[in-house]
Amino acid sequence: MRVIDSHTGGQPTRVIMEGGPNLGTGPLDQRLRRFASEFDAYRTRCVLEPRGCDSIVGALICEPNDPDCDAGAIFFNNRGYLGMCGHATIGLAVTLVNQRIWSIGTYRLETPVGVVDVEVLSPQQVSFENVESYVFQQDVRVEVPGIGEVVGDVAWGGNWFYLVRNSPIAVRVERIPDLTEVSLKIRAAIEAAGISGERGEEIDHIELFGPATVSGALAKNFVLCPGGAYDRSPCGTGTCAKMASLAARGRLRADEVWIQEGILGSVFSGQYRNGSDNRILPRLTGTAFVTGEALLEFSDEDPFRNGIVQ
Ligand code: PYC
Repeated sequence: MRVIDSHTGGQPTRVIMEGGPNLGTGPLDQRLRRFASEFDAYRTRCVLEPRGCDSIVGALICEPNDPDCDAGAIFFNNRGYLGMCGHATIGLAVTLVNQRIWSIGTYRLETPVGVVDVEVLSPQQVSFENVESYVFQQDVRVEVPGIGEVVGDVAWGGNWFYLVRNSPIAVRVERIPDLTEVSLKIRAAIEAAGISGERGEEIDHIELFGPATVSGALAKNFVLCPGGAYDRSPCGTGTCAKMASLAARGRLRADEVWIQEGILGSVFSGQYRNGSDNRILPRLTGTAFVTGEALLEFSDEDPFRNGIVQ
């Protein structure tokens, strides 16, 4: 398997260039299900240790189903599959530019949850307009054992998020272990309380907020990803969910700039235009760097050829 690695604001992406599964044709959500049911070992061998790590998001490039799109992508991680991934969209675009497949210009990327418009601004800087983002439920209260009551919005930004208003822990880099522990408890509590997305989907990302620490940023976040790792970047889909929450409260107007700082101090800059039914179409800009290229080898004799699956 030939892969190219990059990071977007510190958060890694691994793009499969060759040697991925052949998922055939059809809508990308169907192909994601085929990936999960018939070819999941390609995911585990690509992103799990000893070849990957808990934070890395993999991207499989596919032929698009929609003839107006330039490419399709299915994103995956140590736990399973993602509907969309903002940092990995930026990493994928920078990777394709690095490989001279894309250049400066605009592209349409099909994902399992909709079409994303991507604009390559420079070899490192990319903007994308995400799928429509919205708040499903505001001010959802949940009692978290050992912590007390937390309040947050359930919002969609291409993945489902619980956006915690009253973070029980300061959102600072030295508190990452505590932030992770608390976020895991919050996720368990919302699951136990039966809180879910609009069609009963699991809310697999938890986002906490605190004051910004870098110049120009308006808030700093901590995002717990589905497999227990924290997002090193400000989380693209999480920033879109946050912008939808601010817009729903009248705290962010169309075209106003929102600069979201992540836990490591990297930033995404966002703006939105109005979508349908009180939803927003967020546009984010971020920067990625290619970090390496590798040929992953899988020996039949290697007991961990499919990764360390627990
Ligand atoms: O950037 O959307 C994102 C993301 C989701 C999970 C990790 N990163």
